[in-house]
Amino acid sequence: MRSVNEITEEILGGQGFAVLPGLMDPADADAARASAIAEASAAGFAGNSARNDKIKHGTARALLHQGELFERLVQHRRIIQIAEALLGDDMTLSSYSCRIMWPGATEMGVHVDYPYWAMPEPFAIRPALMLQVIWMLQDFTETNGATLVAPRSQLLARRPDPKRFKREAIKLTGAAGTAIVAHGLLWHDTSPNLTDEPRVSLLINYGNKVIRPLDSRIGVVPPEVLARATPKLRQLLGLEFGQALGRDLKRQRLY
Ligand SMILES: O=C(O)CCC(=O)C(=O)O
Repeated sequence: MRSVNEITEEILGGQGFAVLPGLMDPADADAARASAIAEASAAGFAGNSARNDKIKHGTARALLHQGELFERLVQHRRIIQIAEALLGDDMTLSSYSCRIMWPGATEMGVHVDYPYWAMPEPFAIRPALMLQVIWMLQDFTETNGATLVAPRSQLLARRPDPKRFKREAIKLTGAAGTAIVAHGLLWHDTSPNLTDEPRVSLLINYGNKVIRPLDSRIGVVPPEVLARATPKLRQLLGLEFGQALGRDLKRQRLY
């Protein structure tokens, strides 16, 4: 097994991503997938844009309102170790959702992740501001919409060039329970889902604590979730921000 340091160096100065198989129990992957499909089916495409109607992508959000499974998955020990090595041990959760690519879904479009798409260039590779985790909730295959990435594109530290992406992108296939961990600057996309089954990913973005979360309601969770939240979940929800700033000030002997 690769060390956390090797993985973070791969993300920062190497390929820009790492594929980590076998990290999630297949039963958890199944249950998370079923929950996302049920939620998105109940909502239809409501809440999604017309564009999503056209490209047949759906999103399940508010996962921390959907039971303990999602509380557990967002705190996966190995992923947290990688996220903290990259973003600091006070990093927070920026967004948490499932992407459902219904049969016939097309590419979503090559992009870098938040906050980079919301910022002016030039971008800095170090320190990384965001780690994206793409969990495969069922096998990602050649034909069902697996994620495409352009290796080493984070090193360019700029917005994607679609033509170059087309030339350089590779498809990341793998078994259910595999995690892709990637620099937020890595150029990536989805591929078309040519099968008759939905392809579901669990998407987690962990960010440097000073970056405002993409999901402005990320810290709004049901009272029972708050009551049973571990210290790690409280940190992820941004509830320990004041203490983290206090530690920063102390380190710099500012008080
Ligand atoms: O689900 C995937 O394969 C990637 C989705 C993605 O990149 C996104 O939603 O930003």
